Amino acid sequence: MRDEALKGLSFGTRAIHAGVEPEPVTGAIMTPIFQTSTYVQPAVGEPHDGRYDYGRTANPTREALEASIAALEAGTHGVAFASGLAAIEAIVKRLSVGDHVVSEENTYGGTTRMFNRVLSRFGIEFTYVDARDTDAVAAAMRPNTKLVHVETPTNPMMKLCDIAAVADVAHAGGALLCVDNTFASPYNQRPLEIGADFTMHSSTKYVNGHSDVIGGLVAVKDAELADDLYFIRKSTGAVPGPMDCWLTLRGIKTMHVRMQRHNENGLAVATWLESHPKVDRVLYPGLPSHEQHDLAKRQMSGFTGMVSVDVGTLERTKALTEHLRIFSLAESLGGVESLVNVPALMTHGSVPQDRREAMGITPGLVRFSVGIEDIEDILADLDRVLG
Ligand code: P1T
Repeated sequence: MRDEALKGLSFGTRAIHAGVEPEPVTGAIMTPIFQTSTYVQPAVGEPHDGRYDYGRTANPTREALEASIAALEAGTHGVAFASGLAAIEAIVKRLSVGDHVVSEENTYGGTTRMFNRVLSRFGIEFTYVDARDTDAVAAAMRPNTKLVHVETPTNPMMKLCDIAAVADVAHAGGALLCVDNTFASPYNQRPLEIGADFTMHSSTKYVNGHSDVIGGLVAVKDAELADDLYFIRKSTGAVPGPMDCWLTLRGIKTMHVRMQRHNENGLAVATWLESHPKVDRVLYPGLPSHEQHDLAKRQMSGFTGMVSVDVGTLERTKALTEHLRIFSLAESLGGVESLVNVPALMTHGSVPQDRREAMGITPGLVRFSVGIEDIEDILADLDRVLG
């Protein structure tokens, strides 16, 4: 279903039907995997059906996925990329030499690495702020600021930013707002509805949900922004393969069911850990103890399976993370299976140590991606190791 047919349908129905049309030759209910690099053209310079000339430019499996993410994020257009980082890179590549970006300081380590070590070499400047504080975002704005980039919740400190308030600040300064919605998922939070201009995902995570694809998705509510991104993707080449688009589209069909269970299990694990004497601090926006719990309730409808805890020392971190059985020690998150990660030594190892520690990403910080296994087994696994 596309456009008109989707109007009035709720999230789960959209997750199953958005972008998906019966295949015209056979009526196949599943979107085919158009595993092709090129298309036969009827005449010189005439793409098939006016648009299919080459696989980097257009692919019907990819287009179905793009229609799906647009519908789930309340956008008008989706743009699919080969990875989450490629999606962020394309958004920044709308800018030119001399332009300035204000970014949340606690993003995924790979995002800051790309900003500092790749994109800044092309004359784009980055300023980092704690976007919990909207005034700090406003103070960092300059006449040449073209983009504000935030993650909410942040990876791995679970800090939130007030999307509507930061959107106002960005727009007042003539900039656009991009929200990395990877940690929340579109089921729990829809930034475009509350002022963001771009919402993007590492679809590697909750959107696909099965730890078998690397991908990135952007949704926008403006045809010109979408055209900019299609052009940048076509010109620079970070396209996802048709098979990966198909797997992601299949993963999306169960997103609402998976997210309900991630939300339940995440809250149960956070609550259990908070009462454990060996855990110093639990960071989870769904807990009343989270300093931005009110904002979380206002801006999100659920709090996912991402839970970070501080256990104090590397020794305790190792004792906890290396002996779990249901949780696997691995980077990434958002799949059906539970994972555990030590950000300071794994996902955020590329962030300079002083900046990492100033943000609280110490060797004692452990990040759980709580899966959708049965909660009694998950808690028993933690109990066995923590004692
Ligand atoms: O890995 P990739 O699909 O390129 O996405 C990068 C990315 C972007 N944004 C956020 C919030 C992310 O968490 C990530 C990737 N993160 C991990 C691999 C991780 O374990 O945190």
